[in-house]
Amino acid sequence: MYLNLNIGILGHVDSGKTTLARTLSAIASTAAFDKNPQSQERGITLDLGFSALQVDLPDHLRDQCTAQGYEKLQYTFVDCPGHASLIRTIIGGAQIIDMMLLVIDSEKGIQPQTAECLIIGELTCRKMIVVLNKLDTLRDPAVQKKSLDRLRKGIGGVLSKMAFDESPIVAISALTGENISLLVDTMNTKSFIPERNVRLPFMFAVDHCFAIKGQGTVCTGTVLQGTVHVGDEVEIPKMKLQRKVKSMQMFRKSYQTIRQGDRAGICITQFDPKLLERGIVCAPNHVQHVYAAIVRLCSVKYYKRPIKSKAKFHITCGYETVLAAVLLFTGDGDGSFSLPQQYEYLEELFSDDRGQCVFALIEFETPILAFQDALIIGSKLDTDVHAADCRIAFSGRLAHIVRDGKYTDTFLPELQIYKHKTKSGTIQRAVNDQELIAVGLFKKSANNRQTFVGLQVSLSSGERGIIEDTFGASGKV
Ligand SMILES: Nc1nc2c(ncn2[C@@H]2O[C@H](COP(=O)(O)OP(=O)(O)OP(=O)(O)O)[C@@H](O)[C@H]2O)c(=O)[nH]1
Ligand SMILES: [Mg+2]
Repeated sequence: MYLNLNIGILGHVDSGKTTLARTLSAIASTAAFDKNPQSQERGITLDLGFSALQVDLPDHLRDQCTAQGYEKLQYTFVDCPGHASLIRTIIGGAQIIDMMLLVIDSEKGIQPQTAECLIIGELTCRKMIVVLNKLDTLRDPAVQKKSLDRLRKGIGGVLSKMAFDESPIVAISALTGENISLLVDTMNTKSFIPERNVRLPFMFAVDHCFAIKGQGTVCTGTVLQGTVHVGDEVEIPKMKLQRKVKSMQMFRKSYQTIRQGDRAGICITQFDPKLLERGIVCAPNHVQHVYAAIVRLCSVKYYKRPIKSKAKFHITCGYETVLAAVLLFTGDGDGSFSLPQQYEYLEELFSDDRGQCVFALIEFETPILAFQDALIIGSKLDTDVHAADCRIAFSGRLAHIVRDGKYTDTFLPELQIYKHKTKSGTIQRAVNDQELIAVGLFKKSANNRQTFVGLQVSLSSGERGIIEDTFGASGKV
């Protein structure tokens, strides 16, 4: 058995990610290395590519791995596209990884998508190795040293403000293979036994689907949680289909069981593979359509535009991205959401609010397939892809999910979000030292005036008082 670690390869377009994946991998899956004809035509990666490298167990993991039945360590590389327009695919890919290789072109340094990849990495996995690629292009040793020193310093500065663990920086050439073994050594040193929760219901992120005549439909993907065995019943929630697992393979070897973190192909009884290019296969009834959700927001500090109530954002959950309206509110307490509690409406999330506990009601334009606690990432993708600013606005986990399509009638009335309102009027006359009569606080038609009796008012002169009574047709106070 292999201990499988999923290694995302992320970075700006053309930094050399696919070249690196190819150099690192001994075994490639069918969908690796830009084999797709459209990809070859455009010269860029359009979709996630998967390939693998198997190594001996590193010393620091050997005893623990052997005790758990692992004989070798397998790295499954998830080669992500770099082009700005493909950020949905990049975010989707990043959600299945345990560790990230951030590829930077040594000549060009940190570029706009380098920064976005760092943010995506910070939200999805905190373990990273920075790879300074194309070392061969810096031929003059003096220039090379100067460039690398400058880059290391710049990256160190950026990382010191982020939540990554200690991230080694390795300079390589993916093209010539220079320092590749140093990079593999670094990966080995940094490798770890990820926390795998095999007791949770089975969930599998499918990235590719095809039919094999006479056998069934094969879905390739990564196990997000739980385990599955040959013979188990699984569900494709998108079509509400239940099917049986007929056989499973990992990089061309057959297995009876796969578990969280494994990259595998599962052959299930026939269905039209065109109906599920990408999506989820899971334990029956585990994943359902979600129409709205409450999320505790974590804003991205590099996002420079406003995050406002009623604005629309792109919300990515797994491999799905949909538009959704966001409504912000804040609450006290321990930061967990509870329906009976009252919350205060927030018009806009300002950077100095960003320390407090802010929730968002997210209403999806089309329902998404999701589950409790799923990670979502909010972004503004409709902006110019050539603009250099960060498009990723916030992240969060689904703290409360709404599966009822009629939720505007059933759920929203239960959600208690209040707004602070003020009313003002003018003093008409002073009755004595203690009593004033004011007008203009209420409209003539207001029939709820009595509810204001007993509330405090403050005067522009700084004094305070209490509304004792309201009277008269014009609503005097
Ligand atoms: N000189 C040199 N060229 C490299 C190196 N690595 C990659 N390249 C070249 O850079 C170009 C882009 O390489 P890719 O591996 O396709 O880059 P990528 O990051 O996968 O690109 P996208 O997936 O489209 O973002 C190709 O022409 C590669 O041959 C390197 O180490 N040295
Ligand atoms: Mg590529």
